[in-house]
Amino acid sequence: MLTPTPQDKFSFGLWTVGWSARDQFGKASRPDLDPFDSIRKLSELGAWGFTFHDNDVIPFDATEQEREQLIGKLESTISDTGMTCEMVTTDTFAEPIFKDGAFTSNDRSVRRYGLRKVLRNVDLAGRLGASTFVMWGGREGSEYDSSKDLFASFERYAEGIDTVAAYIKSQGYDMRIGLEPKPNEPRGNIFLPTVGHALAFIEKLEHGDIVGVNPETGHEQMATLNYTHGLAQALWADKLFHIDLNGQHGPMYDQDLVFGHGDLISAFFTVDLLENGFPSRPGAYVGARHFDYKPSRTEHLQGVWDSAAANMSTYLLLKQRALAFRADPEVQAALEEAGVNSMAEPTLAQGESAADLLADDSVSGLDVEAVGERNYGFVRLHQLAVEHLMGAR
Ligand code: XYL
Repeated sequence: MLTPTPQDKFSFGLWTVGWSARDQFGKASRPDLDPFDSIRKLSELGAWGFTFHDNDVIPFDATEQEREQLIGKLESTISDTGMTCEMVTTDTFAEPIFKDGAFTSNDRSVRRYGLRKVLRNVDLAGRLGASTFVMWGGREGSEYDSSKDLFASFERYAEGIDTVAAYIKSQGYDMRIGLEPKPNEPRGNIFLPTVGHALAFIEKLEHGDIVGVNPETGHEQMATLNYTHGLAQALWADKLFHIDLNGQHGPMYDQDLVFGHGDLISAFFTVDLLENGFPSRPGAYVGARHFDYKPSRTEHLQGVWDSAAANMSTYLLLKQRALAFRADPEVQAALEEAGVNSMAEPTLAQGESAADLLADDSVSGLDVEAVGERNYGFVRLHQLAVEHLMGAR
């Protein structure tokens, strides 16, 4: 069970293992990897799929001919390895032209150029059969509130996303957009900083039916938010179109650690949700288990592949523990005692109105003191989870 197989649907961004560890303060500490070799290597390690930004494979300044050649090489690597290209995303952040964003740059010529880059990449994604198109607006935002007409910025952001969504529909691609929230880095404040902001934004779109979210563990945790809650709300809204798993230690720079190497207990409950579903709605998440991490700068090539494998084995270990946790009769009893199972029962009876509730003597006459003394047993329940996580059960 702990050896990854394609059935586990593990997938990696080519920019993850491919990061040569150049950072704000230092040079690259590893050589650049050939993206085609990375696809082969990930497949050997047991991954099912891969994802990429256009410029992870096709240099920004490639000619049309070079672009076509590289796409051909990508297609043959896909057919040689059997790997699935499940998601494609666009680099609208690395080049100086995008320093003030792409869809929300104050320069209209940049907005038009950025939109063209994204639309061409949608066609590439369609050609490769990707079902998800992720959009992380890393440079959409500001450092200075004076620098933006914020109302118009949201208008332009929505215009851009709607244009892409309408284009996907017009081309007949079986593809959905996943907006990826992040609070900051590289911009001081990025637009759509959290899952909640992105979900609310989608409601205002004209073509929002094919737009959802791609929540990343570390991004929510950088904002001191609970990643599992974010996934849950997106699932509840039918908007969880993709996920980015990694590790993070709370509010600091974006660490992109191996999944589970940050907040391990939170990772346990993330996997519990993805594999077991909600108590009232059991069933596993059907999408890719996608990792968006970075092999730490201290690691050389061995460490790149060790860390890629670590994401998958940590996930599988957590899956094993999460399944055992739910199957444990003591846990089931503790869940019952905690009232977890009673949450699925509507608060009002069928047909009951607010007026009926107001007139209900059993509510007004409730023994509030006695009910206030209820011991929910949440701590004992959580300790059972910790014991399962630690392999003590
Ligand atoms: C960086 C982001 C990106 C997106 C894709 O923090 O995670 O790598 O996932 O553009």
